[in-house]
Amino acid sequence: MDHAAEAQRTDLMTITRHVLNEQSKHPESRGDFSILLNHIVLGCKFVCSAVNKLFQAGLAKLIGLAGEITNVQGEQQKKLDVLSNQVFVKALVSSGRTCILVSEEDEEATFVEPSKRGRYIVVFDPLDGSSNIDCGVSIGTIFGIYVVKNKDDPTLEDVLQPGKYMLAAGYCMYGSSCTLVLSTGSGVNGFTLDPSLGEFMLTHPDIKIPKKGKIYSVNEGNAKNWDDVTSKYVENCKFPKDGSSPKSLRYIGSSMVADVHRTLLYGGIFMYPADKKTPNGKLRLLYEVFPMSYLMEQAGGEAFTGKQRALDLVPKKIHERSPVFLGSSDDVQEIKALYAAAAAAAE
Ligand code: AHM
Ligand code: MG
Repeated sequence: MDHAAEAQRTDLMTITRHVLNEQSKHPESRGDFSILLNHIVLGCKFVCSAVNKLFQAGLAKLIGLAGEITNVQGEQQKKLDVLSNQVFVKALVSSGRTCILVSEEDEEATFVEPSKRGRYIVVFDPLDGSSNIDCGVSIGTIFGIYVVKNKDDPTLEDVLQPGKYMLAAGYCMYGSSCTLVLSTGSGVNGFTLDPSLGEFMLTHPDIKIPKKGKIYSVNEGNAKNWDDVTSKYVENCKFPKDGSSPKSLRYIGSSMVADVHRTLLYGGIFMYPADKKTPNGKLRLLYEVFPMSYLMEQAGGEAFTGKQRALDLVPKKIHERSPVFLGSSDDVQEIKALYAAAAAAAE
């Protein structure tokens, strides 16, 4: 092993060190963000360990539905959703660095009591794709972070900000490995949990999404309800008119984290469009669409709603949904152009 490789192997770049290095570029930084992130990482480690126990020990059958509990969207929750949510809420509150929390699992936003209040707002989906637990498919946690305007008087308005004002966003994927992908506004980095050290190590520095990809990812079962533009775009993926090869279809489905992770690394497009049944699509703006769109843009990709840049949307409600097309810039540009042409033809 040469000196450079040896130096890299022994220079253990954990997520904590990485974030501290990044924060040290801001002289005004007081270490609050690093503390907050440590608490998010703790939540991710807990969920990872719980998910692994289920995956590995074949104990999934012991995780039945959580009695009468349904989440705010009226869907049945698995026990692990409830547990994960509780772990994240407690970790975030006890960090002393948060003032408002919005979780997919809680109908109302949580306002942290004044004695434990900090200046960060965290929006999160503690366990996205939990319907996949029983079959061992990768699932994940998604989060976004904003700063409150006035720590002494946090209001819901502070949460209803466009995604472009996020300070950081990320996801943690619980699969064959546990991978945390994070952006604090200057690129995207991926960290893999080393179970022997209990630390997330930098394994994917400065992730850039390919400019164009060979994969499209969508629930084609909804095709009969799509608008003409989505139908035309998917038709072009299968029967390209420019002589290029057709794209491959990959859709894990109820695990956005896994579909987005593959899109980020391999390129292509992931979409959850509006359709006649669900005019706003399915995915939640604050803690699904915004964080993933933020990561895509930070990695050199794009995210579009069918009408505008996803990160420009101003949420009106905390659990609002939005259609989204995100991924490689050339691929997103293609569907943007189709929407623009359809709008021009309709005038
Ligand atoms: P959930 O938040 O209820 O788990 O649902 C969100 C998931 C996303 O992870 C995924 O992209 C999408 O739902 C898949 O939906 P569908 O099953 O309609 O294709
Ligand atoms: Mg979800």
